[in-house]
Amino acid sequence: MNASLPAESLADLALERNERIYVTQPHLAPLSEFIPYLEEIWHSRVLTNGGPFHQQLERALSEYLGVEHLALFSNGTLGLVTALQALRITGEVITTPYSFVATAHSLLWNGVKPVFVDVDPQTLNLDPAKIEAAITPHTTAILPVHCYGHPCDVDAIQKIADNYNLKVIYDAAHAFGVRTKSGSVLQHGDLSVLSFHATKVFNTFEGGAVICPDAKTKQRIDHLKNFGFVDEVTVVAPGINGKMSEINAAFGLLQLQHIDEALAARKQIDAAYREMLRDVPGIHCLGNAGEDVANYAYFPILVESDYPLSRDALFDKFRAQDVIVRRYFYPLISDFPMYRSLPSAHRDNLPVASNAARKVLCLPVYPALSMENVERVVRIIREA
Ligand code: T4K
Repeated sequence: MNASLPAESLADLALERNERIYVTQPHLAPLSEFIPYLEEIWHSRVLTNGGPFHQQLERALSEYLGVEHLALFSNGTLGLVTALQALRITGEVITTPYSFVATAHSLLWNGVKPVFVDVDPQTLNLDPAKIEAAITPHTTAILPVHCYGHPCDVDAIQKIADNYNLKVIYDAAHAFGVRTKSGSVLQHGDLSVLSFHATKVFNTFEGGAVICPDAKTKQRIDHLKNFGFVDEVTVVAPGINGKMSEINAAFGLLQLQHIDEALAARKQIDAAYREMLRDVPGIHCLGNAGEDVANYAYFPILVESDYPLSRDALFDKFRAQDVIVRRYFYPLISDFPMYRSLPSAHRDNLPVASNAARKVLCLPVYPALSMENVERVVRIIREA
């Protein structure tokens, strides 16, 4: 096509064509680098069931993330479902309504009742100050989400969990590589669950992982994700099939070699948005929540009442100009039909989350997003 044109001209051309941009686009290692992995799989014919690439990726990710015990999964949702099984969670679990629906669905799949608690207005993560009032004799655990990769108040949550003898399972689907001053954010709670979906900072097409505190817990999770098999003739639990295939694991190993450049590109885009949107009245960029190392997974803005357009009018304006922004997380999970009759799902119980769901827009952020397109996004916001 235009392979002989310099990069700037290509960017101009793309702008003239007003190419469609999405909220995210998967970062992919060069295809040529993946071929040798495929050849190895074709040669060995080991396609799944904990093969060599699966084992290598578990070790490589543990090292990269700074955790000791990590069990790979075919996706984050099955990781969540299995984590709750592994800890034998029953009764009621306190969770956030401000997340992707898989968070609460993992509870329903375990026959557990979600109890929604409101979020903190600064971080939009579960508000620890509101957890205690929701605890009943049936509460067995807390399921918070490090929303947008911003860490929850892990110390306050752990204190409550210790006082009431509750388990904590973190939905860390957005929190790949996030660190606080005490190290990886994934070390907190009893278990943490990552997603490696195509739309995530680190992707294996589909995939996920459960971070475990010790080898014994990882072993239980490994049994559960493989139907409960311990050996050829022994099944110790009604497990599920949550295994990651060799193709996904091999791809993950390759992706990991490129993750630092992907994170650096995201960081630049995040900084550019913050700088360009700093003085736009009515546009609030969600800030850092105490992370030492961030992953810039999302770029959420809140469209406040002093902005000339409503959030939905701005959303429509973006779409009209082929910029496909998303309203993560609207509607709230608690507004979906299978949850809305729960007493804790009532809007009056969730004023902060309801307000955020009405105002939020996630702007495009992904490593290949050009600065020209970042400017195009900002221009649409400023034009109003
Ligand atoms: N917990 C939390 C807090 C989560 O956010 C998620 C997943 C989970 C648990 C569950 O983890 P997994 O079981 O998924 O591993 C997307 C993702 O499907 C979902 O994984 C993610 N959260 C959620 C926040 O976002 P949609 O419905 O927005 O996806 P979709 O298909 O509209 O994709 C968004 C944009 O990304 C598209 O407009 C274009 C781009 N895209 C997407 C895909 C799938 C691509 O360029 N290529 C692709 O292959 O849910």
